[in-house]
Amino acid sequence: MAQRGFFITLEGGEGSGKSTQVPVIADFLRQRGFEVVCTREPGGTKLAEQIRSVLLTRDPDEDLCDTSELLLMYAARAQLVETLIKPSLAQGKVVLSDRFDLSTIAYQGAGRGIALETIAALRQVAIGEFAPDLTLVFDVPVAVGMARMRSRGKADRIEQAGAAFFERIRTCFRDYALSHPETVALIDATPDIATVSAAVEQVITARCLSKE
Ligand code: T5A
Repeated sequence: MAQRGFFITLEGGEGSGKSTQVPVIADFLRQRGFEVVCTREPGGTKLAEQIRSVLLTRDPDEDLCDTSELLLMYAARAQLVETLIKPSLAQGKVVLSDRFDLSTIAYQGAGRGIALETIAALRQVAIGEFAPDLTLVFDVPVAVGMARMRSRGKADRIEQAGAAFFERIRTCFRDYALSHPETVALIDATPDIATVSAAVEQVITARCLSKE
């Protein structure tokens, strides 16, 4: 991995604590000499952030239908990959993304019920075979994640879905992690922030840094 940088994604349900870990991981890698770019999905570029606002803001006059939601996720992703992620990797940087394609499989696939074949076809159009080097799936019981989100305030459009939706998403993330052990690590995100950080740093050291 020395020439090209590497791409790490953080995934998980609502309140799983991924966003909290992004700056911690970035510091950990910078202290080891890496240039790090942090981004998020949906969003991460000026145009992709505009798409994010359409996706996450509830319009009382018009519901965003599931197909539009899916297409907008991939529009934002194509923009992010082409204009930020690939150029950064080509410059030897590490890219950390708060969510990426696995969120679409979990939320639009398991959550909304869109067929995985449909998602795969759109992925091919949007980003081809491009994929993370390592995905960290932060796993917490839905009730724990929801309690953390509640303590943070108002829910966005997607966060307003019911508990059954989030249970399907959690199961999807866990199953995916367990069936892709080479590229995906399942992190128990229930303990305190420092304990979760230590677990993450251990995984990154073993999977990315030992190959340097
Ligand atoms: N989406 C996204 C799709 O439907 N399809 C897709 O393809 C993509 C890419 C994005 C939404 O879009 C959906 C998923 C989402 O619903 P968002 O606002 O970016 O929306 O929301 P999230 O990605 O869910 O991120 P959040 O920042 O809102 O939540 P996190 O990252 O899960 O949690 P975090 O770190 O912000 O922590 C939440 C609270 O818990 C505390 C924090 O301090 C914070 O208050 N906390 C902990 N407390 C105790 N112990 C710990 N270990 C803790 N870690 C954090």
